[in-house]
Amino acid sequence: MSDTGSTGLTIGAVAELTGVPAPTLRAWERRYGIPSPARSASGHRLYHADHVALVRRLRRLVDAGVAPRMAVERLRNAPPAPRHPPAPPDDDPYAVVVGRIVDAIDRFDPDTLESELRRVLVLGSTTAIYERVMVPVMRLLGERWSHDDPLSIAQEHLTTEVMRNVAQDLHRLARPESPLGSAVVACVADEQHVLPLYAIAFRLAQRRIRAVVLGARTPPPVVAVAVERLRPDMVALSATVRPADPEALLSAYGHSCGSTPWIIGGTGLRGWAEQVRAHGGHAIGPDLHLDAFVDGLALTG
Ligand code: B12
Repeated sequence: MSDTGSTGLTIGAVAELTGVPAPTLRAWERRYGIPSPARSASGHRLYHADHVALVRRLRRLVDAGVAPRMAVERLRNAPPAPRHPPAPPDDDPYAVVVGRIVDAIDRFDPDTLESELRRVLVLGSTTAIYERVMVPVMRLLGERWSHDDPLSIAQEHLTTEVMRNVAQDLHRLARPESPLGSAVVACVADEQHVLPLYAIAFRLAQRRIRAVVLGARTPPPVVAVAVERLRPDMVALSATVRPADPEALLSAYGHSCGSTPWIIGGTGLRGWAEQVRAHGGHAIGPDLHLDAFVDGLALTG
């Protein structure tokens, strides 16, 4: 619960998670001083998991007929609510959740898998959840996966599906309220590994860039249409597996993006940075360091 990153949740996300409308959240803050989120450099409210828990408790009291001022008083005098799942103070909450998720995968228990992943939503920032829960789970899954073991294939399919749903929800919640720019994010043709797309979208959201995620297998003509219709400030492409003909693919994406800056990353194009640049793109390898690229964009707002 400690790491909420530099972004936190927006007021819209907290409204969605708690059912308390944004104007009410602002009014409670103005009148009673709670919750009192930090502000981003641009003045937007940034809420943590603790704020969400507080708002939920406040709402329960108000729904039960307690006047907001009295409810606030009660919460100020009450001991903090126990967190669920309860974690000893020294434990890493992310590791605890990873353990529970892996357990649910082992038992092939879709309901627990789903509920454990949903619980993660209030643990911290989107990037922290992604990097400290989703990626470790997927990597563990990769280590255990075997093409001649139907159970491991079923576990992988189930987990990927639930992960993608949760990633989509996180993406929706993290969407910047007043974006500085926009991006089209897609897998290259024939590429099916979609989770990196959300990792990119979360990073871009931190920079207040709104990402349109086009998903798996997005061939160059499809990217060209998206660029023409959406006029994004950038395009980000992901290749986890080495494409059959990288040179031809890079050339085609170079044409599809035209003058729109594009970046391509993932393990599939390791060692191809020079060719990416030759076709007008920016190569990034398997890491997520998008800042230098974003710094170079002329954002349109
Ligand atoms: C789930 C999974 C699948 C699912 C994908 C479902 C889905 N909808 O996503 C399915 C079953 C479809 C699948 C299929 C295959 N898979 Co698979 N799969 C996995 C698994 C278990 C998890 C993938 C995942 O989500 N990882 C988590 C992601 C987020 O981590 P990441 O890949 O490291 O991505 C990071 C960076 O690369 C970066 N990044 C990526 N792109 C970009 C782009 C930009 C611009 C930026 C800035 C950053 C960036 O972002 C991420 C940051 O966290 C991995 C195991 C693993 N270790 O990852 C294997 C794995 C990726 N698969 C692998 C393979 C070989 C395959 C198949 C070829 C298997 C087969 N013989 O059929 C097919 C290929 C399908 C295709 N053409 O795409 C290999 C890839 C090895 C390689 N690089 O060549 C892996 C590593 C397993 C292994 N150890 O062999 N797979």
